[in-house]
Amino acid sequence: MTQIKSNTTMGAMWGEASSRGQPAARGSWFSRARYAMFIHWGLYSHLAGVWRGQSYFGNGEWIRRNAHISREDYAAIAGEFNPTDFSARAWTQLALDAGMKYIVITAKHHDGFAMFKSHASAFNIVDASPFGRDICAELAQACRDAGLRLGFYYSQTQDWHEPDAYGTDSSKPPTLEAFQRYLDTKARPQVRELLTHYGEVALIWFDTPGPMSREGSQALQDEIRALQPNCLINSRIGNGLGDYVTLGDQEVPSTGHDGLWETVDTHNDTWGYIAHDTNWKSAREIASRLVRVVARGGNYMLNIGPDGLGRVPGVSSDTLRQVGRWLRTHGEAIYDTQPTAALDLPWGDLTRRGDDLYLHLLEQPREGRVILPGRFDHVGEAHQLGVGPVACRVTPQYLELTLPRTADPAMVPVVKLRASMVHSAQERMALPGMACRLESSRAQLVGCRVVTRHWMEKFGDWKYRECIVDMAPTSSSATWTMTRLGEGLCSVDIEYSAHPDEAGHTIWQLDINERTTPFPLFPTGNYLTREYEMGFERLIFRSYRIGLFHLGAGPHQLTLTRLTGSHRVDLHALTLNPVVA
Ligand code: H79
Repeated sequence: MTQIKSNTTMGAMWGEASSRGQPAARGSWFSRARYAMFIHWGLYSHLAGVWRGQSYFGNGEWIRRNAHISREDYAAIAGEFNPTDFSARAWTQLALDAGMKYIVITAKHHDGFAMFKSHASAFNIVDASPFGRDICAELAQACRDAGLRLGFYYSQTQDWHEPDAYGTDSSKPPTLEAFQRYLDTKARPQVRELLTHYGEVALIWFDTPGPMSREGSQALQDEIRALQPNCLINSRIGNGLGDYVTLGDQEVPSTGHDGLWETVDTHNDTWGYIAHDTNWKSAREIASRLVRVVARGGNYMLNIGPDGLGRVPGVSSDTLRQVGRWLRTHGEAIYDTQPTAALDLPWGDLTRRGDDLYLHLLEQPREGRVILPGRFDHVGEAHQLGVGPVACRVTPQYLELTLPRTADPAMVPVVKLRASMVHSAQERMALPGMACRLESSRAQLVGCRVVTRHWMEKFGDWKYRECIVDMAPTSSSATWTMTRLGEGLCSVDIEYSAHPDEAGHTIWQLDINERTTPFPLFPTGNYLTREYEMGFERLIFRSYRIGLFHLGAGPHQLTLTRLTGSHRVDLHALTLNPVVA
């Protein structure tokens, strides 16, 4: 397992994600649970991404900043917030149906509005809205009844309602004294309220720790430990504290990390409800992202954004229930499982519990043939969950499974296999007829490194690509090795992003075994986003076909070098795609 990599901007946004060593006993339920519901709900949900007739895109909970809504105008929305369709029981039932094991709700987001009764600030749902009900209390009761754990999201640095906290204008930070005053009079007292009035709290989920001092983060953590020693804390408390690491928003990593960690994801491109955001992920995409995260040892927390009346969008609840139906027959391959060292298998991902391996088939295997590279002992029964027995052949290099034909294949078919893996093949195995991706994180590098590039297009809709960067002409190289089972013709494609160069393009070279092919890489059209006054670099990746190669059975070595230019080119992956005549 590799350590968390974080570059400077990510550190500033999400906090340094230092490794946390051995997880404490309080975290044992967390690693068993694996799948959770995140809920973003607040005054912004009532606006639904629209202000004075204009539509806003990306993170709906940021509308006060993006639409330049004044403090007074935004506070007045509390007077209209009357979510009469809210039913804590409907939400907990949805979480149960979806197969989710715990819920985290925005007790207070950056807008500063508390969704619970607070004595530290009257800007809360009970005192400031006609609704007047403490939704955190109702949800806590419904969770207890349903056997779900409940955690609270609390924005500890940004509070756009309080002049003493970090506001909507990041160029105007508060003074140290003012920020301390806000921490002492609102943030800490409210966290204390959350840990005193709602029974057992599973976790407190902090966000955007950037300006927190070490002492400030420590004081918050001490407060939580004193009140509820079993309550987990995420890494966004800041300064390397907390019990588990939260990766970047919507970041599904390509490698695993030490200790407890999670991916938090949105169903569309927002967290808080936006009526016109219909960019929903399908049930299959969600199940695939869940599998990818769990197979790398993390938890997956997926967000719903109920509307201003408290209704969960229909597409969202339908999709979650579809994944839940898959989990009813396939949950044993997700909950309480461990990752394995075998990643980037040609057909998908692997999880493990004891001597049982679970093969999650994210790609349709060709002719029902699945190859699991590695050397195995004691290969026992294999069967496809919800289907039946699977034929299994053992060779010194790999296992070959042949799936039964099914009329109605599962969203993500899973094969359960009792086998102890003596040695998992670290090298990439390419199967004839299936694409083979060579990820940047799996290359052997000389004179260059791998970083996670991230960008957004709308606002807060983060995308990530691990890339090989800093390749210098002739002196740096990236090398992959892989073994092909069978010969065949394939194209080698490179996925990359490049800034413009004076010469227009740069020249590179691919060596496959003894054969050398030079090729050009052209600029991809990266630009600075201007949406909502942000100068964020939007990276564009494209795939370029280096050429067609006939590759025989056996081991192969692919080496990339750069021949010209020194400006930025980010290399994400090489893909070998079978060419079918
Ligand atoms: O609650 C969801 C988001 O609202 C929250 N995290 C998830 C779970 C989140 N808050 N902040 N961010 C995510 C990071 C946003 C950073 C930026 Fe900006 C917003 C970078 C550019 C726009 C603020 C304004 C910081 C720089 C300029």
